Amino acid sequence: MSLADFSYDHPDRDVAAFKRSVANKLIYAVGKDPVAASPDDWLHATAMAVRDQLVERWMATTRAQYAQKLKRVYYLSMEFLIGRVFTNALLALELQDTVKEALADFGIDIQALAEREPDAALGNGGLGRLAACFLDSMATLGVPGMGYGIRYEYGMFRQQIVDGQQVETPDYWLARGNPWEFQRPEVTYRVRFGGHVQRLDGKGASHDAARWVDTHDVLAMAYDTIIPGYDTQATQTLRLWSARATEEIDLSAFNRGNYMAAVESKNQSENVSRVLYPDDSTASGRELRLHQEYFFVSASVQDMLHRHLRNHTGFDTLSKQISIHLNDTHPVLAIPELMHLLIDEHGLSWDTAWSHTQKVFSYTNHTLMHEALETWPVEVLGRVLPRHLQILFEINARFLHAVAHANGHDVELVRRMSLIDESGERRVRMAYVAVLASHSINGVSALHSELMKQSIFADFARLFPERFNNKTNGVTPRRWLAQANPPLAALLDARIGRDWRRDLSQLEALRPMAQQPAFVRAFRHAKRENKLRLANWIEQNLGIVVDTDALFDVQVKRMHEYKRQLLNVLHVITRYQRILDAPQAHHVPRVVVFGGKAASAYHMAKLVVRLINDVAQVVNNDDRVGQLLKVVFMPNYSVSLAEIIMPAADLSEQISMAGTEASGTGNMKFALNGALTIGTLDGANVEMRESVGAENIFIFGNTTPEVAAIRAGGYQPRAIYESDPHLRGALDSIRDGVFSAGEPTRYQEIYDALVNWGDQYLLLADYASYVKTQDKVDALYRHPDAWARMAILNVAGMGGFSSDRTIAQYAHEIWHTRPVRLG
Ligand code: NBG
Repeated sequence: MSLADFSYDHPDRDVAAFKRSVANKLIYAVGKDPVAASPDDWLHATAMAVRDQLVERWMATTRAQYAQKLKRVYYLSMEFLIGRVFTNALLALELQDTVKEALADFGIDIQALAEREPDAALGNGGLGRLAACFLDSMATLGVPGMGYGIRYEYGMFRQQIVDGQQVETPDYWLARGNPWEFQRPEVTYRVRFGGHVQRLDGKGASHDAARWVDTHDVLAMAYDTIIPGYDTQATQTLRLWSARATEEIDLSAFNRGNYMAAVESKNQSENVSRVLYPDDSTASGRELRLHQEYFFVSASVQDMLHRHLRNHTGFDTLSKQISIHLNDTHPVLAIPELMHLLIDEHGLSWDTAWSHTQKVFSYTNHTLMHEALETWPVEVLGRVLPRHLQILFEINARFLHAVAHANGHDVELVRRMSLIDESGERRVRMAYVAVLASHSINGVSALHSELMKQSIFADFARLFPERFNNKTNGVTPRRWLAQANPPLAALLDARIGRDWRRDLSQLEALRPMAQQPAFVRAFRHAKRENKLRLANWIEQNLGIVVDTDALFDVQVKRMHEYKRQLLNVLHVITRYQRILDAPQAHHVPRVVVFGGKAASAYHMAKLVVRLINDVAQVVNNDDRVGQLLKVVFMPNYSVSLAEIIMPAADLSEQISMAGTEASGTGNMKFALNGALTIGTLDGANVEMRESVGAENIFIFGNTTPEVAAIRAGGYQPRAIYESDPHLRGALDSIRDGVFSAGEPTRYQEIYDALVNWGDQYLLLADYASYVKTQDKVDALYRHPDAWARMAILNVAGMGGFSSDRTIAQYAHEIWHTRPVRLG
């Protein structure tokens, strides 16, 4: 039998054939009689029928990659925040109509079925969602390679709001099985922990080699998911590792006749891939987390080398064949792991191994926030990964030697640049390891990439200026416009054709249409439909009735002090007090929507969640306010909720303190869906302002240099508080229990943090400017056509913020690879 015996079907749009395929899957794969099948059985069967059509493309892609000898990109990420797969797969295959009709014939509503699918929430927030957008773009552009991560059994926790407070419940997303993944028991690697290191002293092939012995091992088993490209045969692979106990573990305990202990230790080792750490933009620093990081990079690097050796003898051309990208520092242990494998397992010398290593790695930094920069105690690393610590020490020694030599033995410089922070408990600075071992280091917006060079990596940027570059983030227009916003997508298709899905710069063509009344009307109509959808969701799920003519003002993102949800709350309270003070005045009605999870151990963020819910309680039930102001906290913010929220927003809140939000990607999704932005000059807001025009965005607040100046000059938040009666009114009401009548002191801490304890993120310094800018927003909203024209110009200006553009830049400028060609 030859390959030619297999023919590839193209997406089968024949409804009858698709129905047969679903019926087959239901009976023979799910094992259910159609008369007894539950909705989940149908979802499973339909998903498998759709997946069949992806498999053919997947195999064709993989074969073409091998045949064309393309350089592969391995994207290592602790997080992939994918969301739902089903609707996205239908979109990629343009199968929506076929499947809808087929299911309708079975008496099944496609939308209700799609909503049963749990989100694949293997990520916290922006970083994980960016990785998911990148996979989508890599597939669509045909970038050869693979995403590698962890198959967490429990994804991002589910957030419930109980009595106004966040309660976390586990997200066992695999409970009903996952029809999209292929388990690969034959792709299993041994990952070692603990033990100790024996020097070989020349007995091995390389005198640099060592033997790592007496380890506790865990197996990593692969699960593959196909990521379809849009309007192409090309696909990507997401390979996630799941921990399995080794057989020895079971055996040794069995020999002692202790069955329960055997099972116990089996559970222990399988804990490695059990749960996603729910921390966003903060480092968790727990030992299990270190195990997770090493677990997935070790399996991934072993897998890459295995694949390489299947096609090449030796490693001479390694850096021409593979590129390994580090999505933040979480996968940095891949660096000593590659060194370890090349030297200890494959007999390369230190210098050869290091030269390969420096050529294959590239690194993206996603935050400058001190608390998010990963460091691991030397003591812990030495215990968990003794060989890797040795390698890190050796890298450091050689590097510092060179630095000292070239800089007149500047001790202070050497101390600053050391991979080991010696200021307290000795810790390894993972970001420095990444910078030293990578040929490319990028930030995620122009501002962030600049600040990165001036702050955390200043010394390295002086030493290796050519390594530093910027790659401004982007979002996939498939999920975030085509899929999330059918009314606007249909309007675009009718006016500018369908190509924007693959070439978002086509949105430019909308610019002149902002002046066409018919287009403005149609645009407003689309927004209205989206607002209705959200209003229905809010009424059905939260019992709050909102007016769809009101301005929908939205802030959804992780709860974090630097993102300043609290500044938004201060404005809401100011509005509330204004309405009470002048009930007859002509107020612009607003629905202020919040959503976002707080890390479970982040006290202040949780307190802000509670405050928002308490403010909502009071405002929404105050008859004097009526529809002039509603406050809505959307529980369990997630990818699938975002798909409902983004298209419905009029106003997008991007109000972090300047210099703290590396890029933001929600800002892009909102503007792409026709929301206007109120924001600081932070992250990618800066570039969005350039693209949409300064006159079409509401910018307020202190800039990054101004923030620095305020801090340097001895910031006095109390003085601002005392001199601004509106601000004082809002803060006093929080302090005095206006929103927590049953417990008046509940928010004393928030008041203190801002007024008495230094207001770390300068909320008070930006308050007046924020409120004034919000008034300008109101003024424009009184002119619906003018508002819509501006919104259209925002959509028109967002062409550059596609993740296709970002990935094309990574591919050309960092990875140096070519796209796969498919016949
Ligand atoms: C986040 C930043 C965001 C940025 C995303 C994606 C981390 C560590 N960083 O501003 O806070 O948009 O990364 O780059 O989660």
